[in-house]
Amino acid sequence: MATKTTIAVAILALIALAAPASAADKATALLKDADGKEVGKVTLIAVPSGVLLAVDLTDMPPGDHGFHIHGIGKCEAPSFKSAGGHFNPEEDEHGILNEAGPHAGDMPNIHVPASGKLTVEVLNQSVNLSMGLLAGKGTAIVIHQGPDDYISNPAGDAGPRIACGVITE
Ligand SMILES: [Cu+2]
Ligand SMILES: [Zn+2]
Repeated sequence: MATKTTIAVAILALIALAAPASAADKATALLKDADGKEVGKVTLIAVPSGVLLAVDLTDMPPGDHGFHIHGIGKCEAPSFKSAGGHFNPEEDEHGILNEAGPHAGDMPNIHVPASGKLTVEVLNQSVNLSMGLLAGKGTAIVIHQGPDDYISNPAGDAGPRIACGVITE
């Protein structure tokens, strides 16, 4: 019996070693506003069809806001322009209403109630954690002052960037 247990443990150890260290199954983005105040968090979970984003906003202005993944993992307040354009590895056009779109980082608007707090889950089937969001220059979650019109290029005419969080493992 002891031998069998030892073999089982050895096999499990081999399986653990075989898994690539970079295969993240979870990542997070802490969102801060232009004043550097923390206003929420997004937990990104790898699922077979893409990435599930669990959004937990604690202090955002009420209303409709564009919600995207941007293509550079850098959030320099107050403009957050450092995060670059929308994450777009396939070089598509912007917008889920656009025949030539969307960007992989395009996602539906979020609707923040009067409390400023919002919990919502979003499935993005155009991205993945292992090769996409955590590779290269990295990526960031960005929330805009206004809603994305889902068609205007390059970024849906959603106005200034009001919160940003680098996606990190
Ligand atoms: Cu954006
Ligand atoms: Zn876009």
